[in-house]
Order: sequence, then structure tokens, then C-alpha cells
Amino acid sequence: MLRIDALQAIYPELQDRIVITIMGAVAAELYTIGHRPNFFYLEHAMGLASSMGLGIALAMPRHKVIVIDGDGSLLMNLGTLSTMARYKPGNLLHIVFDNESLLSVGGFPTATATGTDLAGIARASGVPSVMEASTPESLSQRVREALASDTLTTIISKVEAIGPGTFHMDLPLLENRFQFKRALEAMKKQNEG
Ligand SMILES: Cc1ncc(C[n+]2csc(CCOP(=O)(O)OP(=O)(O)O)c2C)c(N)n1
Repeated sequence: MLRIDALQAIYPELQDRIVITIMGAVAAELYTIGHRPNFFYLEHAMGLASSMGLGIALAMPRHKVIVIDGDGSLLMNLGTLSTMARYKPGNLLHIVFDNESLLSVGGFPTATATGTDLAGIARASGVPSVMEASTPESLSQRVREALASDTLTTIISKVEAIGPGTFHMDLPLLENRFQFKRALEAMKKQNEG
């Protein structure tokens, strides 16, 4: 499965929700499909998109938060699975696109290329719902199930190590940061009103 096809398949579930992605290839792919002010692309801080998503999920319990992670990023911050499982916010969905590669910096193989099982690690960390999906259709189905379940879920989705033709995004980090903050404030207000 190509990650761009997987993103296209789940885009309807993403577009009105709080979405935080890792940097690089997947950020550029989602941006190209269609940027929204409620999407934040966490540049530079590799491994921390799930930590940021956890914080927002705990602070905004009435809103669903979707984190789009990568295998290299998750492997750099495996403790995030234990921390997410400790607090178990039912409004947090953690999608990991596992291309077995550090694609955004040239494509070096990660530990999932040599047998590390991220779904197994998520289960052993105590994440209450862990699923796997290897086609756009099954991923879209699992995403809808997870969002309806109100249960902290990690979905591991194997994808090919193929990225976008260009990583260019006409959206500087700071602009995205302020835009995202205002989007969250508006969502919060709308929910209270
Ligand atoms: C702490 C840290 N180390 C290294 C980098 C450089 N870096 C940026 S993206 C990336 C690879 C990310 O790999 P993965 O999460 O598997 O996503 P992919 O690029 O394969 O989509 C690396 C090593 C960084 N930004 N921060």
C-alpha cells in the first residue's frame, strides 16, 4: 500500500478532526491532499507527535485527536506507548505508518525491517485497542471503528517506503502553529456554546 493512498482513504475522517503528524514525507503528503487549520505538522521534534497528541487529547476530552506517526519516530520515543496507555484517553487515535524506513532522510532501514513488532510493543505497553491494516479499505474501516469506540487505539499500517516527489510545503512552522492554536480555540468554543 502506498501511504498517499492510505491518507486519501482516511482523509474524510481527518478533515474535521484535530490531526498531528510527524515531519517530512507524510506531512507533505497530507498537506498536498488538503491542508486544514486543524492539522499540525510537527517539524523537527522527531518522535513527539504522539506526546503532543496525548496532551491535546487530555486537555480537550470532547474532541477526537488523531496522531499520524512513523515507525522511525515511534521507535525513537517508545515510552510514549506506556504513557498513552497509562492515561488511556478514549478520544486519541494513534496511526503509525510503518514503511520500515527513515524515508524522509534518505531511506535507512529501521528496526521494523529486522523484526521489531510495533503492534506487539503497543499491546505489551497496555494500549487497550491495537489493530493492523494493510489496505486503504481496511485502514479506513479500522479508523472508523476506532473513532466510534471511544477507546485509545493504535493502528499499525504497513506501507511502501515511497514518498512524495517534493517535500515542499508552503506553510512555515510558525504560521501553522498559530493557525492550529486558533483552530483548537474555535473548536473548544463551538463545543461549549
Ligand atoms: C531527534 C531527531 N533526530 C533525527 C531527525 C531527522 N529526521 C527527520 S525525519 C526522520 C525520519 C523519520 O522516520 P519515520 O518516522 O519512519 O518517517 P518516514 O520519514 O519514514 O515517513 C529523521 C531521522 C529529527 N528531525 N529529530
